[in-house]
Amino acid sequence: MTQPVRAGIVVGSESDLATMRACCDVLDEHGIGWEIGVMSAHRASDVVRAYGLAARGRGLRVLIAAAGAAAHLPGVLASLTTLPVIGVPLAATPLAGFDSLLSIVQMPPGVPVATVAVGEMGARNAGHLAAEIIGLDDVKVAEAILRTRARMRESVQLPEGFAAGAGADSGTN
Ligand code: RP5
Repeated sequence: MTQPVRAGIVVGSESDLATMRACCDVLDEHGIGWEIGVMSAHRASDVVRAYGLAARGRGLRVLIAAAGAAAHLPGVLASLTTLPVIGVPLAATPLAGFDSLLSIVQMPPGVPVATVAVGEMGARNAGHLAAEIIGLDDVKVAEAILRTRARMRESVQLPEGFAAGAGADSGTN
């Protein structure tokens, strides 16, 4: 069954799409319908404006905006909607994403952008954070998050002779 689109992903350039594939995969894993568009905040500001203003009315619940360089796209989008906006800084210049990280994370108070890590790691976490936002009032998504967490826990490898949950540090030997 096709999922209703609840996560809107926008990127500043076609060159950002490959990195954001990781975000789409995480949304798929959690059964969340998504859409993605390329709409630069400086090359097509009118399109960004129209998309941001229409987002809530179109049924979207969260926006994910990824951009490199000066990276004003997430902040501009956040100014146009009261939906939560997640910003993904991308490494697109010789500054390796430090430029976009500061642009996105340093929003002045009142119009926040929830900023994740630079690059593919951040793209994945944007998907996870979007799932947690949607999971607030969607039981199926909340259950999918619990399954993901349980899978992550399977990677634990205890040292021989140590049982998790054994004892507490008394502060003395
Ligand atoms: C930003 O500038 C985009 O988000 C992209 O990361 C970067 C480079 O864009 P292109 O020159 O590849 O279109 O606006």
